[in-house]
Amino acid sequence: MLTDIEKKLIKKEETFCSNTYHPLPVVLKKGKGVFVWDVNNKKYFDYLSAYSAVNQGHCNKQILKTFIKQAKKLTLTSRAFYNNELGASLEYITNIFGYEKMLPMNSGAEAVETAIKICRKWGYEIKKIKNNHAKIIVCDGNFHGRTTTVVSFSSHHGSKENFGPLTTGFETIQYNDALSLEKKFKKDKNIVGFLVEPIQGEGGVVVPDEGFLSKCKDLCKKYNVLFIADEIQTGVCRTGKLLACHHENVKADITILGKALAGGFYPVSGVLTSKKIMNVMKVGQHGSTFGGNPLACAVAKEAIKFSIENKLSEKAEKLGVIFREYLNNLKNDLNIIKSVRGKGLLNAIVLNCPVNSQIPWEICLKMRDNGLLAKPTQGNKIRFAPPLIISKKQLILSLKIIEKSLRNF
Ligand code: IF1
Repeated sequence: MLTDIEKKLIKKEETFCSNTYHPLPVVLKKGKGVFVWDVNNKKYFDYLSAYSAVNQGHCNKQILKTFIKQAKKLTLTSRAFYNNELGASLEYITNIFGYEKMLPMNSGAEAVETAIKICRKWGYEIKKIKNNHAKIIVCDGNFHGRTTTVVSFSSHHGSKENFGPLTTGFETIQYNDALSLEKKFKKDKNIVGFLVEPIQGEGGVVVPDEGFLSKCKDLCKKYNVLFIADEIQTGVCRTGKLLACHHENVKADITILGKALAGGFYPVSGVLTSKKIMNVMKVGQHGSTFGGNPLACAVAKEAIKFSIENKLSEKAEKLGVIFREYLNNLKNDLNIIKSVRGKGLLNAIVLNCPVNSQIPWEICLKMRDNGLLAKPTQGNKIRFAPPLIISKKQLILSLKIIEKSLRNF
């Protein structure tokens, strides 16, 4: 039951904010580590982590320190001038991720747009295809953001309905289907890029068969097409590796990062690639007022430093195994669990109910009552993605909450 204060705050949000979301009825006011608190001081495990943006934990102390220090010194200069943070931070970040250059932006969708622009330009200027004919292959069930171009190739009807005219130049294959990719490559010489999520997040945590990414990467190499990995949700240790592509030893030609790149303090995104590819972008051809600002750079560097120093990949890998094992054991006992899937600490339960059922929502309400926050995705799935700093003890505790909640259904 919602208290009066919660009802009042929800009403305010619904009145004054655009109504593009359907949040779980809980009103948060504080976060620390793996926990968040609502306005009545009830404490919850956060199993969403702001869609994997707070991998380093809420209000992470180390990042906070850097954030405050930098915010007191210099926040924004624009790129009209040099600043003393940009070069140093990007040197650190590109080194860690194994790339030569990064183009800094803010939101994830912007970074995806940026990657598309770089890829197309590469197509015309390096691959030398005919002007205005570039095609990029994407996957069915993708989620890459909300800008006009990005929704143009979404397979989700509601994301694009009545936002037309849409951007052309994209073709879709089934996720996990490298054969179809090769068919497209064979038929069409104007293909310049293949844009893919190594694990589909919004698609309901869809893990492709092992070998899919490396096969696609090989095909891209063979047909001179850029392999573009959207690691906005899967990157920064979430799936048990620094990048999810590392599970298959794949190095994408272009890697897109966002979300956890700045630990939830600040919207920082970026496109990582080689000198050769990045250098198709020249003065005046791309930019952003906030992209690469000193505050963003200092925070991103610290967030990545924290992730590496605290071995968040290894933690996610180890705890992920425990998480899935626990729920898989429950499966024998609980009819409501159809399957459990994921990698590292990006997991989902597929529920034994129709996609239009109310049960997933009710399970999430029950988990909320029991002190854990998560949300349904794609109808009959619930995504579980706690901050990666979660301890084994906390993980077991939260699994008990999930179990107890599922036992009601
Ligand atoms: C919302 C979903 C998750 C992303 C990938 C790009 C972006 C996202 C792989 C765009 C963003 C977010 C957006 C968020 C909900 C969330 C989401 F359910 F919608 F799909 F995480 F699963 N590429 N995903 O996952 O990044 O521009 O938002 O910074 O509220 O829309 P952004």
